[in-house]
Amino acid sequence: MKITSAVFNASATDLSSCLDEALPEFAFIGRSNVGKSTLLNTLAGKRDLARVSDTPGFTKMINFFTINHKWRLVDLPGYGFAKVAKSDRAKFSQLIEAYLLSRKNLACVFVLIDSSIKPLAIDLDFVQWIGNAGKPFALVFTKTDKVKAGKASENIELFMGAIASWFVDPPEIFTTSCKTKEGVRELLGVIASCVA
Ligand SMILES: Nc1nc2c(ncn2[C@@H]2O[C@H](COP(=O)(O)OP(=O)(O)O)[C@@H](O)[C@H]2O)c(=O)[nH]1
Ligand SMILES: [Mg+2]
Repeated sequence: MKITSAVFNASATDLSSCLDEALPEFAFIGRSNVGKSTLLNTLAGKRDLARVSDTPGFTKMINFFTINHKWRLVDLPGYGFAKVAKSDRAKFSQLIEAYLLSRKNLACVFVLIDSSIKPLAIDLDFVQWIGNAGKPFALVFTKTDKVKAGKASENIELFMGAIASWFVDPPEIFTTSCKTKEGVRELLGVIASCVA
């Protein structure tokens, strides 16, 4: 799919300030620093579309981008701040939960996971949550350029092993690198087939 136009529309701090639900949306979620904004920019082919490296405040917002006038990329706030107590009902914000549970135009959630590290409880918990919520999602293992190929595969295998018992069919997985552009064509292919 060729990207001919990519436009930042709006930032929302609550559900009521989100855009209308007229276009299909593809949302990016994951821990802060996993590479959401960078991947969004890489897919859109525009380096400065979403702000890379979080700045406080900005991270608490949902950012909407319309691509080719037909569909949207949505940059969600990062989850998993160390300060949030484990006993909290959910380890991610009410805003993320509200968005994911209520948007009728949510075509797919891309859950980003850092392929260069071993599985983290916060990511496993989120995958279990979104699976239980019955939302369409795929796993995107990022930053494959950071470690040797064997190491990334090992981390991905560990992750898939840890979630295996929660799913009848394991979720679809992708591997990406914004340095080598690995996975870009595949992700755009998923989007293309959803919006076709
Ligand atoms: N080596 C490498 N670094 C990446 C990749 N994607 C993102 N980064 C870096 O990771 C940091 C966080 O990226 P960002 O997109 O702001 O993460 P976000 O907080 O999830 O939106 C930045 O320094 C990026 O340059 C990647 O594929 N490979
Ligand atoms: Mg970001």
